[in-house]
Amino acid sequence: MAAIDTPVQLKAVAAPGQPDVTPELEQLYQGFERELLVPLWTEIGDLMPAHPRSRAVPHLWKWDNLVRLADEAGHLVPVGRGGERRAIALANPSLGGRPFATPTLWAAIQYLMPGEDAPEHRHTQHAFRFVVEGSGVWTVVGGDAVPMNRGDFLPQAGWNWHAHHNASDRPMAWIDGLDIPLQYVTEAQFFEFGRDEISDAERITPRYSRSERIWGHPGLRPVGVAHTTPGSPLLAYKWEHTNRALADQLELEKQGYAGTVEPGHAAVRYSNPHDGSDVLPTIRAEFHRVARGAETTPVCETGSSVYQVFDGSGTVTVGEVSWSVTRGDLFVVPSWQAFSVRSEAGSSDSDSGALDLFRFCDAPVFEALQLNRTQIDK
Ligand code: 1HN
Repeated sequence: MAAIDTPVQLKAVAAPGQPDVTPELEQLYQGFERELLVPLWTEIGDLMPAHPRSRAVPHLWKWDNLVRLADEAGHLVPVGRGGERRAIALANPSLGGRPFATPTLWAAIQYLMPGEDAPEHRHTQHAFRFVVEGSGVWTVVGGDAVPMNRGDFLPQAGWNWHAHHNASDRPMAWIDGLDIPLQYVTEAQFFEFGRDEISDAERITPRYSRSERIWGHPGLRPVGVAHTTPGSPLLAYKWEHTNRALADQLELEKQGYAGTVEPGHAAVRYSNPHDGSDVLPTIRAEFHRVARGAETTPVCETGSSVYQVFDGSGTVTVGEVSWSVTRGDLFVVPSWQAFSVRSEAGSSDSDSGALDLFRFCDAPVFEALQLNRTQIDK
């Protein structure tokens, strides 16, 4: 009779901290295998490492390659019901070929051809869009048409109906970030199809969405407007505000006022205007500007991040690896790997002369679980 494979496979090995390998021990391990049991003493080093050892590795994706392949997909792969989105995800090379940029985060380039619609649906996964180039697409979230332009950040918490439309005569690309890998392990996901067509009333391209007109005025919370759903009620954070905030920080620093993270390094966190919290329950988003010639201090943090170079060029170091980066490039910083950047003049000189980085990470989850830790890497 053929042996039946059990999923548990234990091998008695001679090693420090392990029992002597004897025929009796081997028999004991076979009993464990048969009964689907695993002793702690063979696993503890992996289950309880002294410090985080991420399964993900640092990796860089060049924007030029992503856009070229997305454009090819635009000519070959229609968008419609079933596939839902022409979104092409970053697969971390050490996460088994799954579409996971990190163990918790999904990141993809999405591409819509002129006049195309991506159909309406909703899901429990929390999502956002960030636009590194182009314009002309708007996303309809719960019937509110939100224009998308370079530098805009659009959070969209789970269970909101949403569809996209390219109203321009050019293809448009942007990035999507979602907490798909995290929700995958929770086994608590839901998904529903919406209407097959959005209404003509929603086929408009306003300069500002309704959500921006209610929630998008700095420091002014509307009185009498309830906000009870998760995540930010503000559906777009426009580039003009982000850019001005960062420019002001660096300019004031030059004049001797405090207000930056560290010399030459300004940053802002996108926040919920209702209560100041993160824009999404599971995802934090930030924008960092590193003045030309400035360098950031290497930092280790629990949790993982994905960055996109919005503008400028420089050198990024993650753990043991360094890359030269330019506009649009995306890279991953796994948990507890030292991260730093240096801003350098390069081929794609930015509007501000600085290295501009969009960042998203899973910090809200780690903070909620009190697993957040930061260490300056000396
Ligand atoms: C989704 O709905 C979008 O709405 C983007 O643009 C990426 C990846 C997986 C599942 C749903 C979008 C997605 C997604």
